[in-house]
Amino acid sequence: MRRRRSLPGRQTGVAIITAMLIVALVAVMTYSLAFESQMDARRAQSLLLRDQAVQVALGAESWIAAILAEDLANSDTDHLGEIWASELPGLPIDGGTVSGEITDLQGRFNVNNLVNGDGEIDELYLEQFRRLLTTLEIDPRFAGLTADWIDPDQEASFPDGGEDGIYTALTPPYRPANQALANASELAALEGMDNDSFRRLEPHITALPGRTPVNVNTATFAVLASLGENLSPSDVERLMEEREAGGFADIQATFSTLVGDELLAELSESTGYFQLKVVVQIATVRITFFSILQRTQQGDVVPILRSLSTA
Ligand SMILES: [Ca+2]
Ligand SMILES: [Ca+2]
Repeated sequence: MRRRRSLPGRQTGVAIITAMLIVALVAVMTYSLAFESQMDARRAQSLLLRDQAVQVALGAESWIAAILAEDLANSDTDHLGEIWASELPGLPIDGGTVSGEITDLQGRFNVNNLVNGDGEIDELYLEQFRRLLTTLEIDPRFAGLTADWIDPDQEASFPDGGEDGIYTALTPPYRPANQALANASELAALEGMDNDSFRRLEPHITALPGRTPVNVNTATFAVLASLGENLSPSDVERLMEEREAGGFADIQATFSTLVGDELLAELSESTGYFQLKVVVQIATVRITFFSILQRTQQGDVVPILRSLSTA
C-alpha cells in the first residue's frame, strides 16, 4: 500500500518539477526573446534618431550657406563682428537641440602654403610657420618637417627637414603624404610631434586646397604674431583692439610697418573658406558634424569636406 501510494506520489513530484522546469525554460526564452527584440528596437530607434540628427545638421549647413552667400552680397570684407561669426546658440528642435559655430579658416595658417605650384618649398611661408611655432612654444623644426611632408620630392630640406627615410625607419613604418594635405591633422604624424604640441598648434592651422592668404580680420592671436619678425605681444594686442569695430579700416596702412613687403602683399581682409561645426542632440543620440564650406567670388557656397562623429 505504502509502495503503491508512494509511486504515484513520486511520479506527481517528477511531473510537477518537469512542468516547473518547462515553465521556467519558456519564461527564460520569452524573456530573452523580448530582450533581443527590445535591443533590436532600441538599435533601430537610435539609427533612426541618428539619421534624423544628420538631416538636421545638413539643414543647418544649407542655412549657414545661405547666410554666407548673403554676407558676400552685402560686404566686401569678413570680420568677427559679422552675423556668420556669432555662435549659433542651442536651438530647440523636435526632441532635442541643435547648436553650432562657424570658423573662418583663413584666420589660420594654411599648411599647403608651404609648397608652391611647382612643388617647391616657399621660404616666405616656411619662415612664417617657424614664427607661428615659436609663438606657440613648439619646436620650430616642425616647419621644415611639415614642408618636406607636403613637397613632392625626396630631398630633405636643410636644416630641419625629413623625408621617407626617417618615417620608414619608425615602428610601425609609414610614409609622408608628399602632396598637398586635405586635413591638417596629418601633422600629428610628423616625426617627434607630441600630443601636447599638436593640441596647441591645431586651432591655428588648416589645410585648404591651394594657397590662400591670411585674413587679418579673423586671424588668431598667434597667426597675427607670426606675420612679422618684430611683432611683440603688445603690438598684437593693439591690432586685436583695432580690428574689434568691424575689422581693420586700411590693412596696408596698419601692417606696412609691422610686416615685410612680400607677406604684406599676400594679406587679405576677406575669406573663401569657412568651417561649420554643428552639434545635434536628439534624445540619447548626439552627433558632431563638420563641414568645410567654400564660398566663391560669384557667391556660390559649396561643401568641400564633411565629417561626422558620434561624440
Ligand atoms: Ca563679409
Ligand atoms: Ca617630400
